[in-house]
Amino acid sequence: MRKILITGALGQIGSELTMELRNIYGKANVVASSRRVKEGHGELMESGVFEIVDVADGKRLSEVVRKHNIDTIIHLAAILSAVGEEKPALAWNVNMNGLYNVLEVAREEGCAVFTPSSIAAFGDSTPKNNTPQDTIQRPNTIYGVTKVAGELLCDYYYHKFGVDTRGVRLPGLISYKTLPGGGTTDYAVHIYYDALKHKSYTSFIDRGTKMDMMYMPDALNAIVQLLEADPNKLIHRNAFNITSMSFEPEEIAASIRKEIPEFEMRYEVDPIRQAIADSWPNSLDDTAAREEWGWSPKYDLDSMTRDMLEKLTEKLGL
Ligand code: NAD
Ligand code: AKB
Repeated sequence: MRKILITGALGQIGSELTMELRNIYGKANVVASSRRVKEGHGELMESGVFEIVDVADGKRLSEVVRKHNIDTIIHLAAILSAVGEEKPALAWNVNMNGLYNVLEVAREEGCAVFTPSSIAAFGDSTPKNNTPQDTIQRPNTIYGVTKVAGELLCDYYYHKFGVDTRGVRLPGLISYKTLPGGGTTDYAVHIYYDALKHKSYTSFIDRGTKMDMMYMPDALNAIVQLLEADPNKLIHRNAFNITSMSFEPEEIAASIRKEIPEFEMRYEVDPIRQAIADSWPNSLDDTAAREEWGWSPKYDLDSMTRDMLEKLTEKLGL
């Protein structure tokens, strides 16, 4: 049985992945960690061990790995695209030095490492449609720069030191449990909250801007599936393109209107996040993930919309 440490466990992905992994591997085998305790995570805190770990502190990371005999680190602590553009030095420190510390501890203690990359690892010069698995990667955000460097660093630790590193390039994730942590695709989560509360949404991303997206249950399945995939079948290891759907703001609005006909969409475009979105692909080619470890998403835009609205109605007590 694996003994897993999750960094950044109170974020959008970690708050759900921790519970999923505790169900699969047992509560005693999944240690959650974050830089600080945050309100609203009572269920996660009570269902297993929690440790304070700032990933920029390699010594602390190493202590916790040894204390709990960890053999797998799922590294989620990061600064996302929009916050990264506001605080590039912080993004570099957390995303690069944090990952370096994780890989060093993994090398010393013999751990496997899973860490997500992102559609942000691509840039203006990347082919926009059906973006290939192996292609030009010249991102122009600090977040994207750290994601490409992270993909390469994970490859390096696998080839040089034999660390079992794995990862996917996640698209924008849509979920109802924990709000997203300051990215460009966050509009596609906020829209559901505002649709239910106000029957309208003002989008900071402009009409016509397509980006890859995925519903959280598919992302959780992808992470577990790749973690458990036969290593002999993996050619790419650290940066598999995966996607479930690609849409622009008008398309998600139309999907919401099927459930809430009076829903209205307005636009107040944020130039910084719009420029980031414009530099990312319209749609990814995820053939390598399908072929190498059987990736196959379950949700499309309309089935996600129905589930999001149902779960959020319950959560918000509407
Ligand atoms: P998030 O921002 O919701 O969560 C990250 C967590 O890390 C936060 O709780 C934050 O407090 C914590 N953190 C920040 N600095 C830290 C530090 N120094 N030490 C320890 N913890 C620290 O992010 P997320 O959406 O859960 O993303 C997890 C990973 O998935 C990241 O690598 C991100 O780039 C990647 N990803 C996410 C998405 C998405 O849409 N959510 C898409 C593509 C890739
Ligand atoms: C962001 O928008 O920064 C993230 C991502 C796609 O990496 N959601």
